[in-house]
Parts: sequence; structure tokens; C-alpha cells
Amino acid sequence: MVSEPRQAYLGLGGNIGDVVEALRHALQTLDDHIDAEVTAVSPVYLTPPWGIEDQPWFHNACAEVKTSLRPHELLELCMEIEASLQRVRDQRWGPRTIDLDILIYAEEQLSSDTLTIPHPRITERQFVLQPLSDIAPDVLIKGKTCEQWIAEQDWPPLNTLDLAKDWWKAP
Ligand code: A4P
Ligand code: MG
Repeated sequence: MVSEPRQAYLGLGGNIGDVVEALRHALQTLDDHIDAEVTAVSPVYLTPPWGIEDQPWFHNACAEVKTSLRPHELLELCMEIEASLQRVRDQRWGPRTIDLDILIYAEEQLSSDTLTIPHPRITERQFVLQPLSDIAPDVLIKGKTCEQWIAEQDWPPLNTLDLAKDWWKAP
């Protein structure tokens, strides 16, 4: 644990089973953790599969988290949540019930065997840039905002699910 809470951004997605329910579970578990608070969540986007195209479309969202967990502790928590949602790792970029990626952790830049921050593929991915721009419009990634990265691409617009603003919270 670090003493002062830091601001982190997470990317969440999945394409097997009831993904909205899995996203809710993941976000509530994070928020219930004593050392983490979910402070903003994007809408849920329907996104075409990236990497391996022959698989169902994904649901994706991004979340802002204030946390006193260090980056590797936050990764451990994310992996525990994935495990609790029966995430099976068999194929890189393949179908999954849930995937939690740490996109940004404060000003941190680190690269170890298990963790690279900022996440190395943010700027190539509409399914990350679009929801991230909703909750972090001013955050710079490699010197540009998400909107600026999106404007450089020729991506068709994405649809969101028609959910309440606080869709992830328990009713
Ligand atoms: N790892 C390193 N850095 C990080 C980080 N910043 N955050 C390591 C999280 N994990 C990080 O991940 C493999 C390892 O990456 C972890 O053990 C961790 O130590 P994984 O989740 O087991 O495998 P993966 O997700 O299949 O691989 P990878 O490379 O993380 O894939 P991505 O980048 O997560 O992409 N299409 C759409 N539309 N929406 C999606 O959400 N997701 C993927 C997966 C592919 N296509 C998609 C989507
Ligand atoms: Mg991943």
C-alpha cells in the first residue's frame, strides 16, 4: 500500500455470458475493497473484436479508481476478480467472461514481466479510447487526449447500451 490514494484508470471488457453482470460484479468488488474506490464509470460500449476477429462482439467500459494499492497490488486484485468470474486464460486476445487491464496509474511509467503501465496498446484501440474519453477527457496519453487519438482514425462510431448513469451500482 502507498499512503496517498492515487488515481488509476481501468479498461474492462468481455464477450462470454452476461457481460454487464460481470462488469457490475467487477466494479462493485473493486469499490468494496478497503483500499480502492470507483469514482467514475463510462457507459458500456458494444465493440467489434480486435486482434482475433472471429469471435463475438465485446462489451467494454472504463473506470476511474482512487486507490492506495500499489500498481502490482492493483493488478493482483484485478486478477482475483477475473478468477472469481471464471475467467479462463487459453488464447491471447480470445473470448473471455471478463478482462481487467490497468490503463493508467497516476504518472507512473513501469515495465516489468507482469505489468506495463501505461498499457502499451491504448492508442490503437477504439474500445479503450472511446470509453476512456468519457471519463478522462483531459488525460494525455503519449502527449494527446483520447479524442485526438480517435480523430486520427477512420473508425465508425460505437453504440452504447441504454443503461442508467450509475448502471454498475447495486439496485
Ligand atoms: N499485463 C501487463 N501489463 C498489464 C496491464 N497494464 N494491465 C500482463 C493488466 N495486465 C497487464 O493478460 C496477460 C498478462 O498481461 C497478464 O497476466 C498481466 O500480467 P491476460 O489478460 O491474461 O491476456 P489477454 O488479455 O488475452 O492479453 P492481453 O495482451 O492483455 O490482451 P488485451 O490487450 O487485454 O486484449 N476486442 C474488443 N473489442 N474488446 C476487448 O476488450 N480484448 C482483447 C484482449 C482482445 N480484443 C478485444 C478486447
Ligand atoms: Mg488483458
